[in-house]
Amino acid sequence: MKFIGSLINKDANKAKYGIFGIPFDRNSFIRGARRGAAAIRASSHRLESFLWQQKFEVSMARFYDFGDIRALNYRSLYKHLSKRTSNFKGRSIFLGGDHSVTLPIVKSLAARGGKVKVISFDAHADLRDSYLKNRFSNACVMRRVAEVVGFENVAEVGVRSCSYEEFGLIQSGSLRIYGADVIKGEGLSRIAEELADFTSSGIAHLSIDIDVLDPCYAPGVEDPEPEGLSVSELIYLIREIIRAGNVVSCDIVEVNPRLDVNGLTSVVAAKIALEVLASFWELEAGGGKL
Ligand SMILES: [Mn+2]
Repeated sequence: MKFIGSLINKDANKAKYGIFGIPFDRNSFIRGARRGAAAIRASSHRLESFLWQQKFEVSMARFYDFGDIRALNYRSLYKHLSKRTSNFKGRSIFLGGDHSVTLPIVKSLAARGGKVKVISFDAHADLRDSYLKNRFSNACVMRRVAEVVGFENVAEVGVRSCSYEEFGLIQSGSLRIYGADVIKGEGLSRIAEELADFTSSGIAHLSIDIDVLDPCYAPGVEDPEPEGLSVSELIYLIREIIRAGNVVSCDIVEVNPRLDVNGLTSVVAAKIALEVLASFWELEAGGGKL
């Protein structure tokens, strides 16, 4: 099943934007996120392709759901991903999968040359050097990403959980961090502006771990963490950052249908993907607001 509003197969070559599933969860603690992409696609059909707030029919954005990128192991995921995405030059959305899929996505962007900025929306810092003897665990992904693009080119948003060791790295490092408490305390618009500015040089990737949301919106996750962002707060930030112009790709990860309640987490993830598509379209349709 394709994501709602996708171009049909024979029109794939007309696509300006792409959706790719990555059904991979071998670097997670509780398996199940490999079914996330399929659940998000199915859940997208529980929503309308017409977006009320923007008064926009999302199929007008001309995007194509390219299906899944499959790999038997993590080592070969980068190879498969690079191969599948190399012929498509448009802005893309990747549906995970556990959070470790972000590393091969960022590596493939870095392989283009030039500076890559990464903004991670996540309840967790994901900065451990190793977790359960796995350096590629979903709990280590932003550390690995920062090693590729540089710590100064990473921003973490909505964080409200990390270990003592990770906090030491945050305090001594050059990575930017906006805790969920700060977002709620200081107002969204200033932080949105700072993040948009952060992406102003190079190309940018947004990594959206769905657990950045409060568990009341996204219960179907491995590690629910109270006091998270609302759906509206997250969508506002994403929209403002994309509007700045340099976001070329986005991933939505850690949706675990096995742990979900009435498919709510998948529906919310589908909604976010629709919002990202609308923001991409708005950006390229002459800068006019929808
Ligand atoms: Mn997380």
